[in-house]
Amino acid sequence: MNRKEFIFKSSIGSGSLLIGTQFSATTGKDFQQKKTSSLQLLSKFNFEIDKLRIQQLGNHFIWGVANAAFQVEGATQIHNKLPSIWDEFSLQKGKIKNGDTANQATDFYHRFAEDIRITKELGFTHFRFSIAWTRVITEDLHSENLQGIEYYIQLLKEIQSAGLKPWVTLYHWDLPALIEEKGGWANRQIINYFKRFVEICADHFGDYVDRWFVVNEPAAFTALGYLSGYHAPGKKSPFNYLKTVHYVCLSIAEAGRLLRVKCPQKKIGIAYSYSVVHGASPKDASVVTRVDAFLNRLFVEPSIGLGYPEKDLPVLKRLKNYFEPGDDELLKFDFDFVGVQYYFRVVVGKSVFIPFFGGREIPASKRGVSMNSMQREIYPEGLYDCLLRFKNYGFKDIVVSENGVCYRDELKDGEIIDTKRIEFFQAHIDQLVRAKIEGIPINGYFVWSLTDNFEWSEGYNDRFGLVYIDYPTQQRIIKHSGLWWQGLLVAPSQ
Ligand code: GCO
Repeated sequence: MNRKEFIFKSSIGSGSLLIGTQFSATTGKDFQQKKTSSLQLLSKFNFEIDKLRIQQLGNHFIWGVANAAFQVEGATQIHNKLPSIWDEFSLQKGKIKNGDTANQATDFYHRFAEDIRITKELGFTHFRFSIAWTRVITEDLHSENLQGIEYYIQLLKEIQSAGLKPWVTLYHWDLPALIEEKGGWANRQIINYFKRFVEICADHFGDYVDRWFVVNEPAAFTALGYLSGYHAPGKKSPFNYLKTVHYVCLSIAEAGRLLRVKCPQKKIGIAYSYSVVHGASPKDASVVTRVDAFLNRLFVEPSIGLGYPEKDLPVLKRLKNYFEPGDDELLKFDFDFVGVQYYFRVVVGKSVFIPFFGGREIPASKRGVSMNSMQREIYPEGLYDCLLRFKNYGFKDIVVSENGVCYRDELKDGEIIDTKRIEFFQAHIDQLVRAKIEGIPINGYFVWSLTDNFEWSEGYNDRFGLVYIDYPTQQRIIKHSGLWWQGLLVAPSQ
């Protein structure tokens, strides 16, 4: 996610390659010719070394791709789908770059079979996606919308019949607008609304789903949605923000308990964001501590019984105002596994002007470091720090549920030569190996994302996919990075 605006807008309160037949299925007419040029370009990568590298992760290591409903589905007004906060936010002028909307997105709603086929061809075995709350309930916020439910059953069946495992995120940020009208995540009633959504999903999809993630990146959607207002629903109230923190934490644990009863055989997890935080100089250590508590610890620690990190970020003491008797216990839930999502490092320095944190971010653009197209630093070592942190918390089963990089990829002669993205993956896989060798229980890695998609307030400029989307035609074109993964995961060793 783009956490560019996250902290500080928030804090002021407001070898030779055997691609073989797999390749031909999705690359169209000029296949022979393109294959040759792609092979030449890709041959500069030494697949034997890459393969040896991933072998160190073990034969059972999970390789997958991820996406999220609102970012890909499109079809926002079909089959009685309700509007979500993101549908409404996108209609407001100036909220999304270039006035983009997700009305069509990548049309995954209609084209999922093609995307699943590509996933399979690239050699991935797991497919992570999210369920839109707005498709599976009706306006009374309780009854089931059978048409929306049927869509997800078809999707799950397609994933399974391709031999892939579906890992499903229940909440990836698209709250029904009708619930936001009642206060959204800042209204304690949200716990019951969320439980009803989870119940519908467990009842209808439980047999198909391999693993559950109850929510995606709680630290991000609360701060961006209710504190900085940079994301939907665009609210900027520190008090409401604190309420959302507590009610989201309670909703997470309640959802976990409900799933454990409803789907006792299935593993239940959550996807947390993590950004390694460093100080510009040793004097900045206290700022690092506060920002780290806000970005990385706030939602993890109550769940594992440590409570909110209020010693290190004193403003969090105000969370007690929203406690009811028994909440200390209700916050806890023992997840079967944890998903961690790592994109970039944050560097901070002291600043007396920023309340609560006493520091500000020093942008990557001022530090002369390598960056993605959203001007975020590329810092692979941070992935290792993240994994170590979660091991130290005591998690026994860790997966990277998202990692990837955006660039403004351009289609030239039918190809996208995204060598920098390949290098990004190599460097991050190195950190997985480093973690594995040191005994960190890292068991899987999901690329964000299979295809380019709607990057929230950033619209469509920044592309994260292994597969390029030509938006006017919705044509899918596998980028070199996609071919690189295919070479790594599918081609036999020499
Ligand atoms: C997030 C979300 C994804 C983003 C991805 C790239 O972390 O923000 O899980 O929806 O698109 O992270 O920014």
